Amino acid sequence: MLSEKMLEALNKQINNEFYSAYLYLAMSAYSAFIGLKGFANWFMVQYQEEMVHTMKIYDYVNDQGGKVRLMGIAQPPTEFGSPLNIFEKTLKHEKFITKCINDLVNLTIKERDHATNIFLQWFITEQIEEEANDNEVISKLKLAGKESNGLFMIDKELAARVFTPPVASKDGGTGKQ
Ligand code: OFO
Repeated sequence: MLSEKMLEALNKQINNEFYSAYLYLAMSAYSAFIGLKGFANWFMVQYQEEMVHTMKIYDYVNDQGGKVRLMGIAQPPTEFGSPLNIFEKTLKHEKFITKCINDLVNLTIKERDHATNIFLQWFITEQIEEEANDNEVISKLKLAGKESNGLFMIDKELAARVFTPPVASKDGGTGKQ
């Protein structure tokens, strides 16, 4: 059973995760447009992962007998600047999401909602990984500097990223484990 406050906060986070997916889809489109196919692939995988995050919370709210309330998704930007800028913007957004998750966990403590607290542990770990991935690419891009060979190599590396669907479960693999 979710409190009104908890339900509202989780519905807001569903919207944040939808926006993350939308943002990364926009970054994928932008990367393809400027000729960075590996970047486009990386962000397409990121988009798919964000949809998994969205559905994890969606399923959780349903399972707890709460009412999912879908809200409008804000329009993401269409221009993201240099390859380094794209990843700096990604890291900035992920830091925002980390703060949202931390705020949600703080609310579970206030509301004494142990179930939601346990549910959110997965997201805490996930955010550590997301920020680490972004920092890694940012470091490589800084090392490569203006060297086109370096950028070519990074693009090739990002092209290898593959989306791994969540383990199939009764939800048909929408993200709930
Ligand atoms: Fe990128 O972790 Fe969800 O939003």
